[in-house]
Amino acid sequence: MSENSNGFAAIAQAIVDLQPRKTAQLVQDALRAGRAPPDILLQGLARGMNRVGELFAAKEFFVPEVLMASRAMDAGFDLLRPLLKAGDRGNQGRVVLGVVQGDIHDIGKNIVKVLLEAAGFEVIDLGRDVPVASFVHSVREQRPQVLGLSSLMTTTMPLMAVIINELQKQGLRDKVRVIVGGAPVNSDYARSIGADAYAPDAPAAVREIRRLLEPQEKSRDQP
Ligand code: B1M
Repeated sequence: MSENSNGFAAIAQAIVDLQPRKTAQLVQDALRAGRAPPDILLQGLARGMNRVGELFAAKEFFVPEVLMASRAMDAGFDLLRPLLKAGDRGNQGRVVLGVVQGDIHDIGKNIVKVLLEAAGFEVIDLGRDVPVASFVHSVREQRPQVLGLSSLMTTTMPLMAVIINELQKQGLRDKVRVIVGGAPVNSDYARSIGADAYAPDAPAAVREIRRLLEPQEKSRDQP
């Protein structure tokens, strides 16, 4: 399969062309051609959505087009999800994941979720537009090793700091490692709000979460 005919570029273009059926067909073709599901997701589907973001910023696309593009993304994503489930690597740890309150952008969070699951993590997905109290409740009740917060808007980003402060107030901050991500977030911001890690994309989120858990595993083994 050539990159320019039926490959990742064509999948990305089908999203930009707002074509759910064509996107799904091209994802099927890529799977039949032996492409790896994570590559199809990141180099095809996610790349298409990133291009849609650029067109939206340039005012060439508006909300209806972006919604249609999201549907095309989902049509392809639905085919990959079952193939990205965890193998027999066992449970690598528990992660509670969600998009902060006021923010309904969940495409990126969903990609982070499936890659974490594919890497053998148990993910408790709180969804999008999640109230501060729900994150805190979930940390208390589900006892995850990691809490993952996603935000796509400068207006909702401050909620990440509110959640971390609330964990602190309720005596839960030292019970969980916090990783933040999403387009407007960066490592300086993550540091400034007291998060333990930041990841610019989904593969980096998996790497960072593995890194966050390493010292804990070691310290647990120590007498
Ligand atoms: Co809206 N939107 N949107 N939108 N939208 C943005 C975010 C915006 C930047 C567009 C722009 O103006 N240029 C802008 C925010 C501006 C700001 O910061 N204040 C914006 C706006 C303003 C809005 C509305 C207010 C528009 C309106 O109604 N007038 C509205 C807000 C609704 C709300 O949330 N309350 C709105 C609505 C929507 C849609 C519903 C149409 C749709 C969302 C559909 C959905 O998610 N189910 C949508 C979309 C799709 C976008 C853009 C175009 C694309 C986002 C996306 O899916 N990217 C976006 C523009 C942009 O980001 N450039 C935009 C592709 C995705 C694969 O990447 O989400 O970045 P991303 O995720 C990456 C990384 O960020 C990272 O890994 C992911 C995968 O590699 N990552 C993490 C994400 N979370 C992570 C967590 C981690 C680690 C890494 O650890 C826990």
